[in-house]
Amino acid sequence: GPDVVGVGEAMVLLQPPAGDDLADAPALEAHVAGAELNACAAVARLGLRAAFASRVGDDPLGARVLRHVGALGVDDGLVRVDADRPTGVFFKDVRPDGRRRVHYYRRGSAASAMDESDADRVLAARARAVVLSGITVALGPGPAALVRRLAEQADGLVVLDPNLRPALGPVEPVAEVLRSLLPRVGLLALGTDEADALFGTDDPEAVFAAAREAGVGEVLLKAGPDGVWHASAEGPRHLPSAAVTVVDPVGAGDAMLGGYLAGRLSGASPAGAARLGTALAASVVASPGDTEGLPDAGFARAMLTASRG
Ligand code: KDG
Repeated sequence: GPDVVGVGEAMVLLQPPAGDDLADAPALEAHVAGAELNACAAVARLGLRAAFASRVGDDPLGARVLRHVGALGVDDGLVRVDADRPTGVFFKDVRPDGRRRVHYYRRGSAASAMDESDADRVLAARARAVVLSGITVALGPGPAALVRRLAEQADGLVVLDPNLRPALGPVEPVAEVLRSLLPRVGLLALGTDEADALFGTDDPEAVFAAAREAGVGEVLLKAGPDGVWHASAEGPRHLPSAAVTVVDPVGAGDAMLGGYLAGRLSGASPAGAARLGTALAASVVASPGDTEGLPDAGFARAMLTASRG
């Protein structure tokens, strides 16, 4: 079986070239994006076996997603094609102040019709780790039930990234579901804003203590440009960001998670795995798109070896 299975929705992303406005750009660039797929892409680039589980529509955009999954070196054998529903799409707009806004066209999409039954083929794959996220919980009751079943029944490491997305609706109900899953979570990778929503604090000591009390095995606390906190014998330890150029910060957290997870599955310590995640995140933010900046396979594998040293 694969080392890692990521479960979630991947969509076609359309965005204007840098400097153009979504309201009047004459042409849009097409990418494929999805948080859980991005994490799988990082894992695969590091030389581990990753598979993506989802649903797409029986349409050209679904074909585009499937091709992209394959091109990332991620196994698409757990993606089901739904003849009745379309592939989700979203648009990204860069505002004049540099802030990014997403506009989702994913309601009623093939992936948002996932349900508990999708867990069968994921569980049968017997991966060493399954990557789940709050985005899937926010897609609706069916996807939320899928996440719950996988968290409860997966044999391997349960990895959870809350990925709270206000554009998908109120975050508190999603946070409540995620809190109820924490006793089953072996690795919780969360942003400081998400720590606030889940635990009411973003202080690293307090976050690590609250997560441990809730039954979480291991925590990775992502602070964006302020780096990351990982576990050590003396408590949470900080590692600064390695980003030099920031072209597009989206995807950094997913690369961080993918790198950290691949490191841990390959025998790296939390510190070594966090160094690997930090390096991948820095390369992803230097390019547009969510995964275009990942280092090539040879370099990535050398980074993985170094993370164990
Ligand atoms: O982490 C990046 C993702 O947020 C982006 O690729 C889109 O998965 C996505 C989502 O649902 O927002």
